[in-house]
Amino acid sequence: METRTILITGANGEIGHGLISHFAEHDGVRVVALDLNTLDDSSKSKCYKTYTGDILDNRFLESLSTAHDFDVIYHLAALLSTRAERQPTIAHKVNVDGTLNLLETAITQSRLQGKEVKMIYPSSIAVYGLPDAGAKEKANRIGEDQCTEPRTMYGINKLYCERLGKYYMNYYRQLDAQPMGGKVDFRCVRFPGLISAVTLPTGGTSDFAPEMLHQAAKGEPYDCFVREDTRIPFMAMPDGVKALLSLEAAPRENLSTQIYNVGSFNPSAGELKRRVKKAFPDAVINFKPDLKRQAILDSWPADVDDSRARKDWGWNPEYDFERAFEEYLVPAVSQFYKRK
Ligand code: AKB
Repeated sequence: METRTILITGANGEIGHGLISHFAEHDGVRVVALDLNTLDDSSKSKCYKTYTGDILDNRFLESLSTAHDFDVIYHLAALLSTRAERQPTIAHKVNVDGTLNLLETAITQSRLQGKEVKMIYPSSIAVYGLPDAGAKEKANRIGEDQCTEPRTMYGINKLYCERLGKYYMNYYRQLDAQPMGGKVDFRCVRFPGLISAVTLPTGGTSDFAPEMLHQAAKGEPYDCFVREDTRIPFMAMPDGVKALLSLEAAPRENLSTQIYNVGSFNPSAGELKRRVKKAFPDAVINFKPDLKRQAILDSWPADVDDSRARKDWGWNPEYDFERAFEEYLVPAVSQFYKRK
């Protein structure tokens, strides 16, 4: 079997941990992990090579390109929506310039190797922007081409980078008399909020769900920063990893687009509280909405239409709401805090 080399940026983040663990259990993959911070010991031992470095440092990225032949780039590094509102210019640099640098890395790699290089890119429901909670309630499941009027820096960054990816794939340097060659096969999923049993996100606006669960598992009270009726789509982390891997593996001829919604369940914050309390009856969870973060959530859809992903590459989540809690989140999070 041919060995593939995979670059993962933002490897220390939630999705990075999941992907690295997945690849560690499969032969034929060398993971090169990159993060701004030193990789956790648990992930380090599962990687072929790890680097601490900045995706804004082009010299550093060039040195990576010289040292490795990448078949696939999972570009996960990003500043999430809440953090990006607090540091918009830094967010723009990391989320947009960083992605541009990785697209250039992919093109360079493709030229050097004389073959296409895949770039797998997680986008987000933050690319959507409904005017207010009333419009959100009236809207049905949102399709990829609807309501793309984001109100956050992060959403704008993600939407623009989806388009950059399409540009690099289809029109890059389209006026060159002598095309320099190189081709990026850009593929993107728009993720809902992700819930992991073993990592906590930082700086997101969908963080209230994983925070509620982890605080309950730790036996600590939680003030939830949204209204009880807040509803957005969520997904269990194993399904998030599965979505990226399935899209990467899909035959190109089956893909009718480069950007795909993926969904699995969409409980309200109140329903989440009830499910968490079923697992941890002593949990103390109060709703203390932060009106500014609430307004962001009110602009995100209550659900997404992921029929394109289902049709083109067989997207089918393993976990619905009940199964996610019963078979993954509750057992794994309880185990996690018992070990600590
Ligand atoms: C965030 O809350 O910013 C992210 C997202 C929905 O993309 N989790």
